[in-house]
Amino acid sequence: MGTQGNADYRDSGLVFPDGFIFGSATASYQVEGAAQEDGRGPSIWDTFSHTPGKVWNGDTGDIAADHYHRLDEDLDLMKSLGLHSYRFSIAWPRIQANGRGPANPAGVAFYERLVDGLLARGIRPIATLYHWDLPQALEDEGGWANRDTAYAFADYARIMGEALGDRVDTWTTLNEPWCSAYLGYGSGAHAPGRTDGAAALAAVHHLNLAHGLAVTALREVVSNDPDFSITLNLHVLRGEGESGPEAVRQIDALANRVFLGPLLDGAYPADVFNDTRGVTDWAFILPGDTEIIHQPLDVLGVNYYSTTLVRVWDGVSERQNSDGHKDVGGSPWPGADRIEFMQQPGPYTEMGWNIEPAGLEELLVSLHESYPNQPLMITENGAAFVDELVQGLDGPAVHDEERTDYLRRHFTAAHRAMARGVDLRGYQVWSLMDNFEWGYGYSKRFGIVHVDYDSLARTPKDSAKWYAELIANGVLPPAND
Ligand code: IFM
Repeated sequence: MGTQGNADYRDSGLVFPDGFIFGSATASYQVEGAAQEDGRGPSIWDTFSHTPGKVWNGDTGDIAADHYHRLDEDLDLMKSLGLHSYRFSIAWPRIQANGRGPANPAGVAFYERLVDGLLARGIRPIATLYHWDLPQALEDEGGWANRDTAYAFADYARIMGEALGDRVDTWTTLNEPWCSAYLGYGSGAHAPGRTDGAAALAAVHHLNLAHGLAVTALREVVSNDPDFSITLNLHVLRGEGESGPEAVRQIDALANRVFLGPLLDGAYPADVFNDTRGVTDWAFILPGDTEIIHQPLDVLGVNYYSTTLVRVWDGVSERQNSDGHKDVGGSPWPGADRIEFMQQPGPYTEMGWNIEPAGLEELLVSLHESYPNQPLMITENGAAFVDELVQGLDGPAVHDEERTDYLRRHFTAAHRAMARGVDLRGYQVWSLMDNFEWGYGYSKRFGIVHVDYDSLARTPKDSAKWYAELIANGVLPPAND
């Protein structure tokens, strides 16, 4: 595809438009801690992380970055970086300990304090209702494989809309339903750790349905004309060899179009039914469901980290399985047993994910081409690298050149996409601070702010300083090269 500027995406001096929303993101279970305080019930991630062998080193989110107790300090930190927005998620089990029933006032109060603290500092609240911490009680009734969970989610969305519907700028229903469904119910790498392809596909549909029901419920109760949104981790696919196009088609259906179709076109792609007919008959889609799911979106959230290379397995050579997700035995790809995920050329981040800023430009442009009237927001982009906290003359510091370079190259990609006509509203860097990286526990650091997990002290890394400069000037700064 044609691009202009440096081939390596290391541009500088690019000017972002006025109104472009520079922010940063976290998620409740990854940063809050306070797992048993103020009436919070257990989530599937509490159960999973406390199950031996599920998470690296036995790490849990019990304390995490202690954001719950350090809220004011963290709000001041956001202000000091000049963030325009903070994308956070609400822990459903803080609001409804068992996923049903009346709101827990202490849980609601925490998010009121968070939202009010953001507004007082001139920072837009971007609230995600679900970033994977399903109340365990709902999982005990079947979780996302159970249709009732979608209706419980809509009730919870209504509660939050009633509480914060005069103040939140953007409501995002779900973060990365691909992960909730396929890693949670297919591969078992994520909570609840199930390995059942049919349940994973049922979860896909019930998550889509939950989105539609929640947007409908929110619209009925909010009063400040917010944006409605969902965040997807769409896969940027490349095919290898002759079988590449067929492999891309299958994975595109399973990873991307199974969400984009009902959300934006009002229909599931027919090929996904055909490809997965050996797994499920999709009888869980009831008449009227796709109409419920198909809600106008003010902004589509896009999370991007790297690309995916696929081909159809020849059945002879050793099967490749480098899809970038923790391999725990089960498959996150129901019905796609013959697809191989190939190792890609580096460089790589500490997650082993290839660094490919062109993929972000490609993703944004292709979404724009398919949905020309759909505004987009990058709701996550960032990188894990090994960081070293050093003592400098001015105090502690982290010289994370690789992360700064990664961000610079991806902001370049975003800018190039905008120059090609993409309506990109903003960019939320993942993550504001180091946090619990799911199955990898605290072994991977994505933050632009370092967290010392003993003292819980925060130290802005060099990438945070670089980002603050970008935000202050609206111009992509050069890196130290
Ligand atoms: O940390 C996660 C986040 O919770 C969801 N998107 C990907 C990030 C990095 O793996």
